[in-house]
Amino acid sequence: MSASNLTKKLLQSHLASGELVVGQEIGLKIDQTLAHDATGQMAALQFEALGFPRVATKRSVFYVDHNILQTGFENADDHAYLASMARKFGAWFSKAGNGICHQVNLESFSRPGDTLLGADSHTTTGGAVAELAIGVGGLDVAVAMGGTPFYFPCPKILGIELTGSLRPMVRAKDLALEVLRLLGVAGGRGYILEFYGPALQSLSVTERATVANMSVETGAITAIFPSDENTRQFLAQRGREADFQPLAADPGAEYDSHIVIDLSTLEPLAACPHSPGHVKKVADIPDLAVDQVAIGSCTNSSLEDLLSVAAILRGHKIPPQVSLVIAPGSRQVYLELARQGAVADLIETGARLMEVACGFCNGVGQAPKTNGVSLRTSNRNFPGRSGTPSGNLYLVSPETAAVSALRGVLTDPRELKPVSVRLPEKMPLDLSLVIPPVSLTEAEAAVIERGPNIAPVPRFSPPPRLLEGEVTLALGDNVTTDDILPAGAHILALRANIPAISRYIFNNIDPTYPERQKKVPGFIVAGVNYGQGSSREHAALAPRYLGLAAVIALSFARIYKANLCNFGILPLELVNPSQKDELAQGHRLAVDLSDLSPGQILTIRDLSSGIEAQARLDVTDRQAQMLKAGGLLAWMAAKK
Ligand code: MIC
Ligand code: SF4
Repeated sequence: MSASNLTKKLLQSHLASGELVVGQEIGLKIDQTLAHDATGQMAALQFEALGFPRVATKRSVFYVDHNILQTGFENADDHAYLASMARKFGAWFSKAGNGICHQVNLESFSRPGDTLLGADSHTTTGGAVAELAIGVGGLDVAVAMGGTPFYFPCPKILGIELTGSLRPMVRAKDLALEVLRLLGVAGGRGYILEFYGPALQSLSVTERATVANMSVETGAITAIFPSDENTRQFLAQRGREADFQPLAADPGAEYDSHIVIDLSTLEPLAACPHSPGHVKKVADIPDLAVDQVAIGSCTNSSLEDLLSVAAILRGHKIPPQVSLVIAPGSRQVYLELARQGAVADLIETGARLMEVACGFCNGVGQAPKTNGVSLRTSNRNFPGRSGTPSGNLYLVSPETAAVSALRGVLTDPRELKPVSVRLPEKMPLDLSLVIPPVSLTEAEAAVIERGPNIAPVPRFSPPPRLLEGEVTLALGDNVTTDDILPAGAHILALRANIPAISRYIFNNIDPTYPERQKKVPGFIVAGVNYGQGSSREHAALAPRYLGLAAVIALSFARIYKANLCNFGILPLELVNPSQKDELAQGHRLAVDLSDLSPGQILTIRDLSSGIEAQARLDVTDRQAQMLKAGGLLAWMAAKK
């Protein structure tokens, strides 16, 4: 047998169908799933609609972390619904206050060699411990919870060899940003990023987690690190040594592509407004006065990160014009910060300690002031995501954030004496805010709590043979799911209610869209990488509910394209990109859908201008079947 890379080994060990030939559809057995209070309620509703009797994975967890403001009954009802669904069907339930799903999952449940499917794009974080962890839409998680494999085209593997070692005050976040600088926000599409090389020795699991977390910003499917002595230590520290197994690529393993990054050459970096791919050296952004500094999110909220921040801030006061907010990633991290006295250090410095949750990262609180400059340790700085449309978000390391908070201007942390942190030898897990599955008898007696904001899952019918409709929106490149369905507490509270949430589709781009879209079968025309960013399937499901029938784009982001197919919206890729602007908003289009085979070239007739354009239906066989049936739910129902 030839030398195998680690990704191939993990794919092979979970292969339920297909062969590992790039581009061919494979089915992957899923060991664990996760979903949360932004995606979980729809996943749970779909799990019910699919009629599965019980969770069939080794472990499925619902987390409450995205919206715990509870400004109205809606959130609280969503949380109660998720808790009751977990009880009824055999899932775990992580209560509000326990922490951000990716941080908690890594600490508590991620296992080297397992597969994890999560209804959240940053599920990739699990790759830090050699778990094959993939973010998808909620419906795909619902199907996996029922025990069905996850199907996707066999990926290419990009080997990223790490050499050298990070210099003082240069951190894993800078490596994550360097990967983005090299690949951009679409360069990872179709790939799993596999990290290897001598520098790994010096990268702790939490540092690897930062890199794995942000790998999705390149469009990659996920990232994976080997399981080695650092992994063993991380697990042992939490009393989980039994979950350890060593895993690595064979010596001389090959990759579809390969790059080398010498960590010794890296400098502190920042992703500038308004894209994680807009990366510059901090040293090259002079005199940037800072209004807000927000430290936390699933990218940088570990104990290591926050102890380092506390060490930088200790004994200093932040200037009056700066607002510094800090949200620990998990209750475990918060507790340990408190035990070590770091909470007092942070409060003394003038920081505001936030709830253990996603919070500011997702536009749930801490919107910066008009035109404000906000330095954040999170992973996305898309326009409007913070809740302030004119806000300018820079993504940086915790060290850059802390030093800049003290100075009031964006500052290269190497201007300060390096700090070092001491991690406790043991951090035994306290899972008292995680409710495990109950016995079968208790589950049978359990009642599902369904508040008035929880609406049934919409059902869709197969597409017509001849689709005639209107271009209801024409857009540019790199449109994000935050553009399609904005974040923020108010809209998040409607994730279990498609009729209600559909009123907010494209709210920041064209608030007239929902009303216009309801009147005709709709087409959206867009540029490259349409639907990048979060996994929220509502960004496909709600437009479909409004009558969107097809998206004609130059290319799609992976999760979004899968979500389109899941809800029966045709993803069409223009063969001749220069025709994109000819298919203008308001034009009437017609497409013959009588042959929806994978790879089929469909002819789009523009009835307003008389031109014709060709578009490819670049989908798998399964996706073609779903599209013909009107989506995954309809397809699975028809198969029964
Ligand atoms: C995000 O970071 O954008 C979110 C909020 O975690 C999303 C989930 C969602 O919006 O449903 C994600 O990354 O998938
Ligand atoms: Fe939560 Fe932000 Fe991480 Fe998404 S990226 S899971 S909103 S912390």
